[in-house]
Amino acid sequence: MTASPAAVELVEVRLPLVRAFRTSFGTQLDKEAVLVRAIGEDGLEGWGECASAGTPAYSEEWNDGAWLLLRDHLIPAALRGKAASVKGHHMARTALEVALLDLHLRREGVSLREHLGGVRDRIECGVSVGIEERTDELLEMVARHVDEGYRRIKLKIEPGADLEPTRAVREAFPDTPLSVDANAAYRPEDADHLAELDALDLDYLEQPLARDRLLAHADLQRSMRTPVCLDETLTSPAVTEEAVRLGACRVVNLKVGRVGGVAAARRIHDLVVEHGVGMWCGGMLETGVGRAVNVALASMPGFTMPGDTSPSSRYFERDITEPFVMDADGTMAVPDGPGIGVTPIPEVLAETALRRETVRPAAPRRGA
Ligand code: OSB
Ligand code: MG
Repeated sequence: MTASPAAVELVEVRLPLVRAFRTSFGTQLDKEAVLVRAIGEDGLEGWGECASAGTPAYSEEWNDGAWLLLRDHLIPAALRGKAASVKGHHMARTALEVALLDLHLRREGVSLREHLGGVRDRIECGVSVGIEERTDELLEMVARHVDEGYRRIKLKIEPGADLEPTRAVREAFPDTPLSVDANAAYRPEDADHLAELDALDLDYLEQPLARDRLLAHADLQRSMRTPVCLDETLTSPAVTEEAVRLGACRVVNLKVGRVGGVAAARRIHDLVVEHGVGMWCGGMLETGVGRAVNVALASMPGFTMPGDTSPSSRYFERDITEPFVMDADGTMAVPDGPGIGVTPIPEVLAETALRRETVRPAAPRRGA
């Protein structure tokens, strides 16, 4: 697709989150991200972001692991014009794939949205709200988000913090599109408890059970009216097709990093459309670099529901790129510049960087 880059730089950044983000798998105070900068012979650059966090709590990937895999395997292969033979590590692979794609598209003067066949120049924003200790504070936050114009509110839930807060939000906001995300915190035996959510008119219940429980999700879906949405489970086009055909989900959360890249995401998009299943674009609290990819993806026709594609201000005081801004109608513009359409601001990068390392082609061996 593209000539190999002259060098690739890794940059790890840390940005404080405007509010601690608690899920059933832990609490995040900062966003730490590994960014990949592909540098062309011509001086053009392409950027990608690894969706992993500092710890492997959401999936097996984490930033230190991604850094080593990129530095020692993925990037050296790319510098030789090859793809490394690597299993898994979808988020790390996506970061490099996107950086190379961004470089290529910038050379061609083509936006990622055009490349993907996006049909919208604005996308609908939802917001994912973390677990709060106090329901009155949760209600205050939701009220603020509804006022800001978000088209859908998603509440993080876990056993012990599920029916009561969700019911309170539904009672205070009877007409707001609402969903919940359990991040795999429940067991199949909790089916009767989860079915009580059916009274709350939710758009979906996201990832109630463990990642590898395809059949158990299908059983659960048959036992409740609320659509089940899968996130963690859907790591490839193949497993997505199996989940949809089994009835394990009626809604798909698509995250480009989780599925291993833009090419895999396109295949999933097409098969989800073919099966007539609802879909929205997930998020991993990305900086502007990763956000640009999500927003371009969400402009494709198969994204039928508002995603976890929130404006930069939902996460950061100052994003590393020009901020993504949401209008009062709850929509956000899709970048239309070449490639992903945004670039890190050098000063912000310098201030937020924890470490940087440039990988160059190995000197040819003597006699080679
Ligand atoms: O399950 O969707 C998730 C953030 C980190 C890890 C997993 C998830 C999330 C979110 C936040 O819900 C979505 C966002 O605003 O980026
Ligand atoms: Mg989720």
